[in-house]
Amino acid sequence: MNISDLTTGERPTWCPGCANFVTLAAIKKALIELHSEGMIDIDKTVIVSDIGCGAKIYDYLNINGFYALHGRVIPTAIGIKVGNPELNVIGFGGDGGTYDEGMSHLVHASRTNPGITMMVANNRVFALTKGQSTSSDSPITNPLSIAAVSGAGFIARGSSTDLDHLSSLMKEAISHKGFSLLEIMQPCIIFRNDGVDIAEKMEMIAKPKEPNFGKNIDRLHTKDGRLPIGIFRKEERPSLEDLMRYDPKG
Ligand SMILES: Cc1ncc(C[n+]2csc(CCOP(=O)(O)OP(=O)(O)O)c2C)c(N)n1
Repeated sequence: MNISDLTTGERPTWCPGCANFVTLAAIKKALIELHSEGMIDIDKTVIVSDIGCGAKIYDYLNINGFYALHGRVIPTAIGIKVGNPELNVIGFGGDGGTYDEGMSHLVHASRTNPGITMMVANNRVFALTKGQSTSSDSPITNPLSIAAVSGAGFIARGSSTDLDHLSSLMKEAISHKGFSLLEIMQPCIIFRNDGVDIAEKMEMIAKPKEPNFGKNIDRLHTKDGRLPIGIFRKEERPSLEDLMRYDPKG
């Protein structure tokens, strides 16, 4: 399998230079590598996205998928996973859909641990509807902390300014058994063009040798305005679909 197998004939409607092109390239790289390493079967992989600029990624990815309502990626993905636990279910949403309209779903997915991955393109604006702020008036200062206190087993943050690192985080998130959250920091070049600021604040956190990365969760909070990038927590526990004891035969 190669990049052309994952590419559709759709012409991207993203602005020239949009960070979502990086996310698209990163997920293609991650899926190709996971498939060739035998970690996933691409025919059993499903993308779920909603409405928004980032969500349009599904138009440009030649795999199975489903368009959900805005802010409803997580419950749709959970339904697909519980209906058929053999599928790899990967959600894509913006910070508007995931942290504003769909925040309760993020809290409960963190708590109940369905075996899905949620990738959040965080540009801090509702981009598709012309740049209304999702965070500057009364910000949720750190959505990953909310996922952490709600019990999410896998929490990571990457950046559209580092494609290879982002792609490696995607592979780890998709391979994780249980709920995994990957935030992708990115500028919106039209409504919040702060890519240079993101790149300057970015600080790669070290990947510890021990399998349990839980201690890193403290790194989510930095006092000096730095933006920690990497895996903050990686802990396995029984997934929602395991606990439901789904038996496909019956
Ligand atoms: C239920 C619902 N609420 C609101 C909208 C209008 N709407 C469509 S896209 C969008 C903004 C999306 O912002 P975000 O999720 O951050 O994604 P981005 O466009 O920034 O990638 C909004 C508010 C909608 N389509 N459906």
